Amino acid sequence: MAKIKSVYSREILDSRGNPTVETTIWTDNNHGAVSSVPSGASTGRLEAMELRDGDPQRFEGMGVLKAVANVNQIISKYVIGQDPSKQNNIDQILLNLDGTENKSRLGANAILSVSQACFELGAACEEMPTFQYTVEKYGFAKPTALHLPTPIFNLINGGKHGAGNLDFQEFHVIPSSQKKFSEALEMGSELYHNLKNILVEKKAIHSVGDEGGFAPNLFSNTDAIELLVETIDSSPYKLNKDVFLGLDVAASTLYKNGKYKISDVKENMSGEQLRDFLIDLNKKYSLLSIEDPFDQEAWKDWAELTQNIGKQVMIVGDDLLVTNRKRLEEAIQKNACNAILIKPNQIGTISETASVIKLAKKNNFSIVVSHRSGDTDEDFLADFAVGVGADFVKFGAPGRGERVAKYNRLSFIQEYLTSLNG
Ligand code: 2PG
Ligand code: MG
Repeated sequence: MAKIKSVYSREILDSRGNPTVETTIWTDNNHGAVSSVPSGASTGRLEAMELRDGDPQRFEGMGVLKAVANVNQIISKYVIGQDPSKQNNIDQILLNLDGTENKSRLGANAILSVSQACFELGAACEEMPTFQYTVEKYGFAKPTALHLPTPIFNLINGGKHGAGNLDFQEFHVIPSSQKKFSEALEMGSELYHNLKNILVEKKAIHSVGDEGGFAPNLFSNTDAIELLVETIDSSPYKLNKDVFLGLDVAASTLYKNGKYKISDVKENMSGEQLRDFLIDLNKKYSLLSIEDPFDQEAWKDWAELTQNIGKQVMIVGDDLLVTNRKRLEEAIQKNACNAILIKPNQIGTISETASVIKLAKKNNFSIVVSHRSGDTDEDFLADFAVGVGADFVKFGAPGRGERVAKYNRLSFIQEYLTSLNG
């Protein structure tokens, strides 16, 4: 049995240039793993807490030296000597040490960096790719090269991620799940470039947003959807056959004093009005998925939309569910949505994340494993998504290092599985 010999954490920068935590762990038989954690901009109210220093003299208060010290001075003492393959034990040690509901004592960034590095170390000790280790560990179905998660490409960035004036946070193109991953990736890249050409032609600004999608100035969210339709029409692919459209409304960020404000509609909208607006959008474009259509506490609106269009459309809970078992249980009981976004850093340990996925699968929820808008070149999530048999992955645009690190790892896994199975 291998034992953890050393744990070392440090402050690195994420894709937005903000500090984040990276942890390296070694065993006594010289296996090592390095893992870093991402950070969101449109965070759910009930997410586990990311510990920031708040020292205005460093990184405008965004430093993570406290979280790093919590790993190096507190967590390491309890984790050294543990067997890295005992993930539940390690995560339980982390939970006990923290002792709070939202991981605010040690910080979810500190905790996840250790939990994730241990998980990768467990795989390294077994000399297995992490995706295969995930299957062995949690008993999810074995992946095949033909059934990898379908990528959701975020081609237009608005809301808190954009530099333009769009209210909705993300405008997605989603290749058909019938396509092999390599074909899907090629489609994503070609559409990304087509869209750029169209934006240049229209003289719309084409700076990119936090997730690598374009961040144009347009009149309305519907205009952004129309641009994606035009992009697909000018490609060899057929809309709603080869490729579909999706949205992350991130509606909690649009919600003020009980109303939603979006540029498509003059007056501020109630939940019912936004619901009707989304139902109409869906009639027109046959969306494949709508994420966070309403505020994170508007359970009734969620349930009504799901009842209305949930048979055809994935209604994805992100800020609503925050990868949290209790929130998922509530959503199941209220029939609030039919798909869950999985972000390990919303909850803070790998064991808790896996248990949320199991419950979601048991209740026939679609599983979407997701990056964060501030991310690193970490590719762990690609393996994890394959290992848990996720239906989709949302890793941003097919551009920028921290996004393509994950897509490229999926390509590798596809090739690896193909070479095993012929
Ligand atoms: C989202 C995410 C990732 P953030 O809302 O789905 O795309 O954004 O990481 O800012 O919460
Ligand atoms: Mg979201």
